[in-house]
Amino acid sequence: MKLSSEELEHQELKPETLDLAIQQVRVNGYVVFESVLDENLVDTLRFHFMELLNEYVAKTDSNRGKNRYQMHLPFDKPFINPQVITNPIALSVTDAIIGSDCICHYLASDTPLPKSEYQHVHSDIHRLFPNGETTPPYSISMNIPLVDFNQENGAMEVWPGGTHLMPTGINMSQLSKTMHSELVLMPVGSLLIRDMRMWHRGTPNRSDAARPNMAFIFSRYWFKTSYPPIEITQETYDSLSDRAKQLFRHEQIGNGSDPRF
Ligand SMILES: O=C(O)CCC(=O)C(=O)O
Repeated sequence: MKLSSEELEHQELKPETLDLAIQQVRVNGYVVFESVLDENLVDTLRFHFMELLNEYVAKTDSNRGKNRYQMHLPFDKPFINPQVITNPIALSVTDAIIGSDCICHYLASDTPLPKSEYQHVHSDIHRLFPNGETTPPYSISMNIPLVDFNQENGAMEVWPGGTHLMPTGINMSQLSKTMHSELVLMPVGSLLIRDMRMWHRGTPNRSDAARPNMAFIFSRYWFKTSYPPIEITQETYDSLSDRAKQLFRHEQIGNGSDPRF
């Protein structure tokens, strides 16, 4: 979605835009808001991100397929800029879909490097019930591209229009070949909001540079996953806005015990 200059300036969606965005996530499984973040902020994010990524790649094997890296990010500046962790546009959508008492429990990234390959089609989260009966949404991810995602550099491929509502026990790799998919092409600093259940995969990066991307997960407050908690120092937590404190309240704050146990 391209937002109006007024919406971008005030970082607030008009009621009809918000309504359409919510319907896109509920029905299609995802929505993109193009070029929401300030360019200087994104430049700073990318600079710090690439420093961390280069260090990480030097000492770690690829962990998401050939030349493809998942990397957690430190809960620290510049990644915890309020425009990023409490973006009002993103939160207006997540609040409507999974409740304003939702939590954010993942601050990480997925980066295909040159010569990465197709991933298997997958969904990022388990279903709540063993037979995968359809439920309302309970977990939403937000991706922030730190460069333009284009045909060359391994844009994410998604299967919209209902795969987030599919039951379990379906042969995803076979069925997906017969279904409509699309590449999520988006400019740097956009917000991709998607239902974590939606089928998707990483595609080959045929360019000569990394395709960095920040990834967040927002869930209903009672949802448990096996992701490690985000470590937040007490000082940093105390410096957060009330909304950010509320979002990250279930993480590992200060010297407290692991909140999952
Ligand atoms: O960022 C991407 O291209 C998708 C990565 C992905 O789905 C994963 O690593 O699980």
